[in-house]
Amino acid sequence: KTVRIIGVPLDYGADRRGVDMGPSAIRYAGLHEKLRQVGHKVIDIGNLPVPVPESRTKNETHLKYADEIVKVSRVLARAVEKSLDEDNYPLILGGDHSIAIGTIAGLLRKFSRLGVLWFDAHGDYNTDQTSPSGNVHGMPVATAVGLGHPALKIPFHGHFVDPHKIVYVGVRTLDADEAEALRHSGATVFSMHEIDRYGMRDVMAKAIDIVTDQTDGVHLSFDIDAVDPLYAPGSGTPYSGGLTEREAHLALELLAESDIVSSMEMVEVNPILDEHNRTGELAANLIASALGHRII
Ligand code: DIR
Ligand code: MN
Ligand code: MN
Ligand code: MN
Repeated sequence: KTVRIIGVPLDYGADRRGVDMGPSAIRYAGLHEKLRQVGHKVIDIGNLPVPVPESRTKNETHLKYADEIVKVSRVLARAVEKSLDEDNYPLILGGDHSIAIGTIAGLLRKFSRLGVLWFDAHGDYNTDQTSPSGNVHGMPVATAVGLGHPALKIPFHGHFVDPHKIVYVGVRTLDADEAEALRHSGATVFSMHEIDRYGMRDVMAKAIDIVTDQTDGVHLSFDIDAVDPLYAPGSGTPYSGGLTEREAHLALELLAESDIVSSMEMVEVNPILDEHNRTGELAANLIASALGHRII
């Protein structure tokens, strides 16, 4: 594959915390070399321009930084669309999870029936109506299926993901109204309970069935907080009881083997909270697994 790396140093989605340094941390961990070792060609377009939060004057509590997020999302959507036009595999490095709005909006311009695999401790299924925090990184999935505030939906041009084609892996904490909405959404949630109960191997087999059924592309969106904070301490919203490092690798190795994924994003790596870039290295290694790295 020709992997096209798009950095999005955006942390508007979760108040300023340091996830804007995520793309550097993952590159610094040797991402390019790891991907070349697997045999991929790597193009890195660098980071999209994202103004720093300190340069602005507004201070809303409701839909925080929505204007800025939408602006960056529209640029990202075009960058993703362009990668697909050139037959490249888009690999987006965040940034917080609000960047998925731009990524998915861009993917939908080429894949009208997109399947989505969402690895996360959280549901990211809040809207401005249900969100207790007002942070947009808790809203990208709801936005991608067409729910929530109209402003966030601008990049989608009216095309949304069918919730039945969304599969979550690793969920273990939801806000009350978010959980209620998700229950009726049609999305499949493999929470930590299902992973404990059936094992990652069976969970991924079911997940692959769902996201490949009547779809024309599969996007893998990986929030590093899906992994337990023991292995991924550098994340802004850590939550215990998560995936082990090996479970995460297994999931992505199984995806690589199935060869169904057409784009990937790695988000929420926060170098400020990290231990000597351990989480950045984990993120780079997980990306390599998803793209075919084998131990032998
Ligand atoms: C919470 C946290 N559900 C919110 N979400 C996070 O603010 O909506 N997602 N951290 O990754
Ligand atoms: Mn997330
Ligand atoms: Mn999360
Ligand atoms: Mn249904």
